[in-house]
Amino acid sequence: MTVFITGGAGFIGGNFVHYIKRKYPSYRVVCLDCLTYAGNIKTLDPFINDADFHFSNTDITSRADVCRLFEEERPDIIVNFAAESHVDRSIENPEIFLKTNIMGTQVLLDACVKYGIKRYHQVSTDEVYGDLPLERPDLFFTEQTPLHTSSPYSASKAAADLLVQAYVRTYGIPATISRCSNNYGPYHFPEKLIPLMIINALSDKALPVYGEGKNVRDWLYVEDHCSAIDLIIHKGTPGEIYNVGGHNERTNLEVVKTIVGILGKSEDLITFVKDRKGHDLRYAIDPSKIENELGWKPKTVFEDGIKKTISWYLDNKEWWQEIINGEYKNYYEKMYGNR
Ligand code: NAD
Ligand code: TDX
Repeated sequence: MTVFITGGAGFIGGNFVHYIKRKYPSYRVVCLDCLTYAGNIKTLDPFINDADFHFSNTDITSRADVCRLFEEERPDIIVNFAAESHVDRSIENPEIFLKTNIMGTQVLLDACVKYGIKRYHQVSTDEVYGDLPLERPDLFFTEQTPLHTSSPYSASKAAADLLVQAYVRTYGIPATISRCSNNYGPYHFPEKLIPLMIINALSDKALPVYGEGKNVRDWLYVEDHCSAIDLIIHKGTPGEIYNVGGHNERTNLEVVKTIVGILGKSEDLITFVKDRKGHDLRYAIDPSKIENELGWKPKTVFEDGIKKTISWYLDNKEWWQEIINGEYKNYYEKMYGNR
């Protein structure tokens, strides 16, 4: 079995490479990643010299390069993680989000039509459903919830989902889609809430909470997301969409206070800053379909997952210090300097 994992040098894709290599040692894994600011080849260090692992520095928007790789490797399964993934960056500069997330998906889908595959899986997000009101904790996103996007990022992900569905219907490709809530865990790029707060707290820097910190996210430990995708690509029904979530809803302020508490730092570091434009209020997934049809259950509750995540950042300082000492400094200054 040959599996293409696009975006495998990023956070979730990287964790998925580790997961697949551990669980299916006989699979050939080909990682397609063009190493944007968010890609880190070091995440793949343990496999880089394996005969059954191939890293290809490929941009998914490059039709010629993608087709050449399909021709050479003849993949059975494609799991598409490659994307521009940060909402704040999409607000500053939407264009690359449309190119990578929509056009890149189309190139991969065209290659699937041309060469034939057993399964294409699109890693999507709960953000395609928009948001839920804070005062209605009884409401959840189901697979039937209409698409209703808020940011250029979520609009580009929704467009990609629609393309996948169109290719299923028109060309009959065996594709599935998963829509997942916020992930956290090892190898998470420092621009995102949880790693940013851990890293800033470790050096006693201000912890920038947007607005009043009341927005709610439904946190899923990344390994639980990997196990859901594993089930979908092996047992899921082509043409279906599966919501993936951990029932671990927390306000942003609760998350930040938990991190501060575990690290033994002062809550005085918490600084309320200007809100994100169009900031989604609450995401909450109803995962009953994947639980009932495929028997998936998340294993990690937030209290355990956040401790494991903090331990990983403490044990792997060289992984993130190299990032924050590079171009990330300019990004941080631009985003937070005058906020
Ligand atoms: P990430 O930003 O950490 O990683 C993205 C990876 O894609 C990087 O390695 C980058 O180099 C690569 N990439 C970007 N453009 C590319 C291109 N044109 N060609 C090839 N590679 C390219 O992202 P992540 O957080 O790991 O998210 C992975 C996927 O999961 C994305 O599709 C995202 O929309 C989705 N998702 C993420 C979350 C989350 O909480 N992080 C939740 C739900 C869904
Ligand atoms: O400095 C910050 N302060 C802050 O209050 C940052 C970076 C974020 N926040 C808030 C904004 C959100 O309400 O924390 C929450 C989480 O923010 P992000 O980590 O940027 O994630 P989010 O915008 O929720 O999107 C994430 O989950 C869905 C991923 O980045 C997406 O790729 C995924 O689709």
